Amino acid sequence: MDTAEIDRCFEVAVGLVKEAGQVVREAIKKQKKIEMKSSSVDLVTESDKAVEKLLIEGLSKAFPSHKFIGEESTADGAKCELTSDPTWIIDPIDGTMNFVHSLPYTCVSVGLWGGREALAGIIFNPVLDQMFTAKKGQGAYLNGERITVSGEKDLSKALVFAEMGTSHDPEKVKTVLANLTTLMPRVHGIRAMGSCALNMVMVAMGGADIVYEFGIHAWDTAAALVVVTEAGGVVVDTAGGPFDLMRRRVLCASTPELAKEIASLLSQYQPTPDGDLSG
Ligand code: LIP
Repeated sequence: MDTAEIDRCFEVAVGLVKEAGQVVREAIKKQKKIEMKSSSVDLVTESDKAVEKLLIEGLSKAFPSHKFIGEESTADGAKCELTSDPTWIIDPIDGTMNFVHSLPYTCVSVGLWGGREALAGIIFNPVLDQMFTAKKGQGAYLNGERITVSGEKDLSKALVFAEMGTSHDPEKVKTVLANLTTLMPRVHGIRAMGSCALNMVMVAMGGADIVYEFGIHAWDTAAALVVVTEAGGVVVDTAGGPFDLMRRRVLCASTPELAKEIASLLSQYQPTPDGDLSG
């Protein structure tokens, strides 16, 4: 896709994400209809489904040949397959557990990929009215103002966002707790806020220095990846190798030095991957 095409896609998507944000902003104040997915803490609400429908219908009307990977469509049996075709990767509500509890740390996340690389990302927290955007090669923005990572290199000064995730697999629980034990005495602070996409853009805006998580999905990272890298940050696999969108592991840091150090300290866990980077 050329720059003009990406720009047009971005403009259409921003308009739809704002509409989606209005749905979330209204719904977060109300009683939610909740269903369980992979576990009792992996949830979906009618708003997740409504927002995903709004985004996919709007984008497919504007771009009929484009493909989609959506969190809720995938849960309904759709394939999670990324080809080199233009593909929208959507998490209608990232931080569903927070949304269910009316905690305003939740967002709509829309990423545009093409040629198997991330081209644009939009992350919108409609409750706090924070829209993070980025297009490849054009910088990262929060509500239209340029953002950059903190540039922190010293682990002992780093604010780290970890997550518990939604799997209660004993090996996963053991790994999560082992990593907290390892990191607590070494870092400035540890937070677990409940939205991978928002955690990552916190690194992009300099509000956090490190994010790591095992068990996330492609839709949790697809948009935030562009925002972080355009803000000068690093996104790699939790063991320090190249990031793989389908591998369900992410380590994001304000500097390569921090990424390298954290990767060497983390106990590793490999969830079942989302799929292959095929096509
Ligand atoms: C959530 C992630 C969060 C993670 C949860 C869940 P959802 O996404 O963003 O970081 O810890 O396991 O995957 O389900 O709210 O879109």
